[in-house]
Amino acid sequence: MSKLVRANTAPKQKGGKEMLDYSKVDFSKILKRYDVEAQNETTPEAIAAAMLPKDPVLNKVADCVLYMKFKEVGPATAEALKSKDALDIINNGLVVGMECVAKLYAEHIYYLPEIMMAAKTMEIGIALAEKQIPGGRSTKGTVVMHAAEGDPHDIGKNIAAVMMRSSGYTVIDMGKDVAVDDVVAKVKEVKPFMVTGTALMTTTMTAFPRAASKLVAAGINIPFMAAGGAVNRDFSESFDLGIYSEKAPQTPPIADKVLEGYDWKKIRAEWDDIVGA
Ligand code: B12
Repeated sequence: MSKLVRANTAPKQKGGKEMLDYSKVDFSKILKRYDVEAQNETTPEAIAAAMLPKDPVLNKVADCVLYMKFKEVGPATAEALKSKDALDIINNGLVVGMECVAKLYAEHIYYLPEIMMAAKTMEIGIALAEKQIPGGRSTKGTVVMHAAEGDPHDIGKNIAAVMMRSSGYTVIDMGKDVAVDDVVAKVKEVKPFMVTGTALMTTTMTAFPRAASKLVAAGINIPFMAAGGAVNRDFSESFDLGIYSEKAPQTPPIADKVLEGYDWKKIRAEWDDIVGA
């Protein structure tokens, strides 16, 4: 640390006493913001260089999501569709851009507004690309997705829905804060092979066992995937039908197994292998 200087040049106070001369003090060595220093170690540019696709066409699409260029993502996706497969653009362009955003969020470089704007930007691109997916959304099977009764958090659910659509599933997205009885009624109506719920609040996660027990009472035996930050595997497997998914990208591989004939008990038993845990 620099020493304070009591030099002849130091200004004198009234009464002849010397004042401390701060002019030669290097304050950066005294006052240190460790949090800011940590933030400065990583930049969006560094994460982009490490994570964004090298292919220039996909890179441009992912870049739009990373930097929330919602006016440019449409034209960039349309341009990419001239030379690339729609699923390639979604999975290796738009979603990769969102993965960079998630990384920046985890590093405390991006915050909630950026997450929401980037998600909207990604959705614009996906909506455009999805129109080009052969066979539309009904190629594999139908899943009902929702955020729990009382829960307004739907970003993770939206990402999982995108993963499911881009893997060829039809998604009935019931939105957020969906009443338990509405979920049960929708399942009876559309007869999906699986239902998913998202809860980010400990006060809302109890909606899942309530919904699942109503399904069981109605003789419906499909897996009920309980996901979102509020739940863990123990909770999700604590009631009949319940299975867990920690991350949105784990949804399609689990769904593929359900279509192969795995019931909720077999999914639980082989969960680690299925998601590559
Ligand atoms: C964004 C946000 C909001 C937004 C939600 C916007 C939206 N459309 O979703 C708004 C501003 C509305 C909001 C409101 C509130 N929020 Co809030 N919010 C958050 C925040 C900051 C980020 C959540 C998020 O979207 N993360 C990004 C996504 C990508 O992550 P994710 O959802 O976890 O998803 C990942 C996994 O969980 C999983 N996943 C999630 N869903 C699904 C679904 C499937 C099928 C699968 C497979 C996987 C999956 O996959 C994703 C990764 O791949 C969290 C803090 C946090 N650290 O989580 C608080 C947080 C969830 N909120 C919280 C609270 C308390 C509230 C409020 C009650 C605050 C208040 N007092 O008013 C209100 C709700 C009021 C109400 N009842 O209406 C608390 C919940 C605490 C608790 N344990 O109960 C949190 C944890 C903040 C905190 N630390 O206190 N919030």
